Amino acid sequence: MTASHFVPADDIRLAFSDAMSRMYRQEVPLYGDLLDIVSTTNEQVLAADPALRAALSANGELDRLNAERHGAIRVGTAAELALMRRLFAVMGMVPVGYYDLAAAGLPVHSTAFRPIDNAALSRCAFRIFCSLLRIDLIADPALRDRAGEILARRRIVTDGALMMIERFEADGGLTAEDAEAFVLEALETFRWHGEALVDHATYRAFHDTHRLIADIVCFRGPHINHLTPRALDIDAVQAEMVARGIRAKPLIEGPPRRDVPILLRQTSFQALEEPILFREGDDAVQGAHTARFGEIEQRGIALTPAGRALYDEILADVEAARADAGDYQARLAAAFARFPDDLETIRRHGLAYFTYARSPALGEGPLPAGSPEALVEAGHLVATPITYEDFLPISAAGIFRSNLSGAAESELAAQSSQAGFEAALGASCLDPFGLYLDQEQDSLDALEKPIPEGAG
Ligand code: OOG
Ligand code: NI
Repeated sequence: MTASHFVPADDIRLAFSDAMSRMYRQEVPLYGDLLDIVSTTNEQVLAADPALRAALSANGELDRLNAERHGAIRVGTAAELALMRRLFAVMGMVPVGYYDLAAAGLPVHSTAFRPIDNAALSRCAFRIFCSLLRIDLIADPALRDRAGEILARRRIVTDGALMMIERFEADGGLTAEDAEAFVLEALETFRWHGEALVDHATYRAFHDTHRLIADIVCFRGPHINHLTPRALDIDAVQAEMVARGIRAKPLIEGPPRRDVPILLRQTSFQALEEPILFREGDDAVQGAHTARFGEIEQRGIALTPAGRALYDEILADVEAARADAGDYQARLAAAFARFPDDLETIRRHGLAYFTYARSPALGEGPLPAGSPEALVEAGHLVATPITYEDFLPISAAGIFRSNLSGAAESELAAQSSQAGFEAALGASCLDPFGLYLDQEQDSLDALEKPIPEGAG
């Protein structure tokens, strides 16, 4: 078997994300409504902004504009997490970033499985935010043991999916037929099950400890809990959700609306209460569980550690204002006045990542010597902002929390444990800052090379 027989990982990811989208729209019809709002709003934004349309078109981004950018799952054990790493590797998705959510009172820590190179991201940017239960944070020893037993018994991937993962690992790729089988089988892991693994009393016990624990432990597998399309104007989508009577999260997570969008803004509609059958011996009783929602995201420029430190500092200043959603957006906007809002200042202060290319004005001529900054100022280089492709722990905690309505917000005094997470994962999480820096550096390195003949 030669590599040319194999389907590119990007194509498998594309097929999988489309299949996941179809499944989720069927399972959660309100999510279909959200997609409609997003595509209508995106059309309006593009109609009003021909330059944006041209830019997206030039990047090949118009075709999949309304396609999902991410989804999220929660797994229960180290073995499950490692299995997810192997499953997502088939689709060219690797773990990037470590997010400690215990600090926000959530008994999980997380990574994002995502493609890392630009070509792959523009072909299909789909990624999965994946959280692992920190079983050690279940304080009651009996309940902790019970969780361990339940989780040890379940199998979250089908035999067919496992076979395809093993084939991929052995051969280095999947044929078209195998890739198709893989997508169908992999989808099963993320399907909703209206029947719990446990009786109602057990569910209640986990639920009363933390809703998130009940969601992770009591079901057959890590059902997809939301999908997230890309909104070109998140404020407009939020307003439209409210206008249609959809229970939108009261505030948009992340930075405020700005001329130069930074990092990531996110909002969601709140999770729905859904009927569940609980086993009681030979009988079943009807109950309910709240888990699944819809989210939207709008992405901006990736910040350097210095930019991120400033962002975190400003966010911490307004943290106390969060309780009042009405006031919060105004306070947030005021606080962010400290963060420069034009690309040039942001670049000069080293707050964000850029790629650099020769200015068309240079023609075929050699690139004069000088720092990238000096060359941009002299008009010899053009700087293009790099988009942030990762997540934000405080925002993620806000998204989690709004979908665990009623959950007590007690602090969890747990050590951040990236090493423990990585041991469970069986791999290390790539450093997002390193990826952006590499991208910036690669663009600079490419400038040094002689221009190939006939190019330009
Ligand atoms: C994950 C919540 C975090 C995001 O976009 O930040 C998240 C979850 O609810 O499982 O998806
Ligand atoms: Ni999300």
